[in-house]
Amino acid sequence: MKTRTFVDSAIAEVRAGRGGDGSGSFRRESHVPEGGPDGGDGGRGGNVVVRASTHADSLLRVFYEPRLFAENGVNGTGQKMHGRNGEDLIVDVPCGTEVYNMDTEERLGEVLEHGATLIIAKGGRGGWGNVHFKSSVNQAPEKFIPGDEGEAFTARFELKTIADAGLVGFPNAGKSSLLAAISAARPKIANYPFTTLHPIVGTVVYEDYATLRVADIPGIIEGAADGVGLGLTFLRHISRSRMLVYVLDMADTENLPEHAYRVLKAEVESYDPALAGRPALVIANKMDEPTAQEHYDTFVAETGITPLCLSLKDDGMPGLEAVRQALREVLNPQAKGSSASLEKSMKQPVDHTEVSAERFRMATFLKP
Ligand SMILES: Nc1nc2c(ncn2[C@@H]2O[C@H](COP(=O)(O)OP(=O)(O)OP(=O)(O)O)[C@@H](O)[C@H]2O)c(=O)[nH]1
Ligand SMILES: [Mg+2]
Repeated sequence: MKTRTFVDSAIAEVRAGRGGDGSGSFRRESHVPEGGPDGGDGGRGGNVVVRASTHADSLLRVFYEPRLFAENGVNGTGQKMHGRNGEDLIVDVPCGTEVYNMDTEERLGEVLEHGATLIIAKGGRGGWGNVHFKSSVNQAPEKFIPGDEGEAFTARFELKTIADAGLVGFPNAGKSSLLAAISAARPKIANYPFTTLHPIVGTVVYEDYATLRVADIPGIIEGAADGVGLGLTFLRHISRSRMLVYVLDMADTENLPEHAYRVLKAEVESYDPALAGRPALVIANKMDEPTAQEHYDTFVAETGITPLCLSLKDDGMPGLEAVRQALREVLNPQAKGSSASLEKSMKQPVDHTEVSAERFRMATFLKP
């Protein structure tokens, strides 16, 4: 069997618990003739609840266990005993998961911050026992109400990774190298295309403990919109990002940087025009290579964009600090008092507000 370690969409059968039936019992005790109705109500069926968790980093669990059934409510019994409510089924999913009802194509909602919950299927109500039906004209009702069915449907789960900035680039441009250099994330880095096969998020921490999350996704190539390479589906993971970071390989002699940049922009645009319009930082990577400077000069002349120069090969990694500060300047993360609040902040929701026009202008190295 092929095993998978990362799943960003999954389909599951969802069924909330059925309500317990009401009881039609009569009180039967010695010395109490004609005891009357004493049937209790049934318990409520359990809900199916989706909960965001920083401990889940993919939809693997839903993928392998696609039957999400909550517990049924327990039937009511005599002596006016209310049946126990069914337990909710809690499904932990990564922060940024959206849920759809596939039967109606309705979007049920999303869970973003750690601990956020969303009831996707409501349990059925418990039925009434016969005690409710006793009246002056009917002292011995046999009537009781069965529990309602819980909601049931086929659900689709989709993960849209939550990050402040998303790295976009051709395969082998150095996106994962950049993420590894600015965060504690350890993505695989190698000198061949499509090293990265699924999105990875790293957290950049500044001296004052302000933090930013950056997502590294698989490389994009020409035709990705039509499914070439790994396609564009991974752009979904940066669709929530407030800014894009184009990483260009300045040493590539076959796929020149200005061509690479145009292709990337076009592919992003064809995926989502709004995404292409977000603030973007352009990075000229591999500036340590011999051909890089010449390519850089041509790039500036042809596009009018002045990318930030970077080299991740040298020990000092020249340009890296400027990249860190550029991200900060645009995204303006909140400073945190101490390292203690840092852990807490990792669990806080990512700021989804758009970068203001003012900050956009301030960052002169940016081109829309
Ligand atoms: N000379 C030089 N090589 C670099 C630099 N940055 C990255 N590399 C090398 O380029 C290769 C590709 O780097 P990755 O970080 O895996 O590239 P990627 O963009 O994540 O590639 P995919 O995951 O395949 O899309 C590796 O061999 C890196 O060591 C740099 O600044 N200079
Ligand atoms: Mg990579």
